[in-house]
Amino acid sequence: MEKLKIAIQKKGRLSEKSLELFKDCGIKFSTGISSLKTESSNFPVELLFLRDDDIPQYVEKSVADIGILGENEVLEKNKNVKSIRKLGFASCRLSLAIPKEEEYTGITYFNNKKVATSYPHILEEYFKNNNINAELEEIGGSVEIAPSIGLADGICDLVSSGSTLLTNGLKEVEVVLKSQAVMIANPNLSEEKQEILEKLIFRLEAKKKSNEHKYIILNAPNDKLEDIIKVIPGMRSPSVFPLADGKWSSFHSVVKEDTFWEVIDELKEKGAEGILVLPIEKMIY
Ligand code: PRT
Ligand code: ZN
Repeated sequence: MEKLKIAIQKKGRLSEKSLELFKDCGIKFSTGISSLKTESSNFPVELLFLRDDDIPQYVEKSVADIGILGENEVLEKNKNVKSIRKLGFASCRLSLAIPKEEEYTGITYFNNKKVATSYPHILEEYFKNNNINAELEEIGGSVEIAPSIGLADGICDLVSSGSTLLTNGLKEVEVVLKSQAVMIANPNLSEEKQEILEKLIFRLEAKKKSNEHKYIILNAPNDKLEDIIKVIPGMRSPSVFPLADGKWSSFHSVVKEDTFWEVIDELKEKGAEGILVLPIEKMIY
């Protein structure tokens, strides 16, 4: 049987979360990231541990079938790969920053300026779209020190908390791109591999839905039954169990995390008591 080969970052910000995704899906691996690759003992996948910069190329060339990396890297490398889904971690932005004492006059500030970056393709495209004529200085790392050593007037680099910019006397002036971890795939997977991928995505989806929902249990008088069902419709409809006190029932249902507090307020208003809210491990429907 074929195995789906998955490239993940060997060592860095994405490694731990990438491995966690498989753990959440019940996929087990015998060895850790100390090796070059490892096979799962209970699912037809193999993990390859690579530098994130190399993942788009490996996926394009079918050395790996799918990969997990930042959108920033996928766009910069611009290889023939398909983005399948966003994974909701490693969120950051690719931003332009300049020395904090400089007066920023808008994007035209960058005309005839020199900007250091590890993302020359994305930045070139961005400047082109904004009719800016700037010079790019491509460097591999420690981009934030470029202005202070006189290599460039500004930088374009990834930012999450903003503290790196701050400690280097820089201020963020434009967001070029918002990024998070994504799953990419080779566009020509065999049918068998496509099937494995779909199974994997099904499991990821179940985990994601479970994170977005809460299990809710509450007690309410029977005459409030209809009102309460309107507030917590559940996956099909809520389960209702009679309590020993015949005039009351216990309701079990699921609520979405994003509307959670409004729902709770409404339930209390409708007469609900003893509300319990529990995390959901997996959700399949
Ligand atoms: O060795 P390899 O090439 O595999 O790793 P790498 O050094 O290229 O990548 P790594 O592990 O640093 O980052 C991997 C991915 O994580 C990136 O491609 C992004 O998609 C994502 N990510 C999320 C980040 C950040 N947040 C981030 N803050 N990548 C880098 N940073 C750096 C940034 O370059 C800057 O130096 O963190 C600093 C800024 O952070 P703040 O919090 O001070 O703003
Ligand atoms: Zn890298």
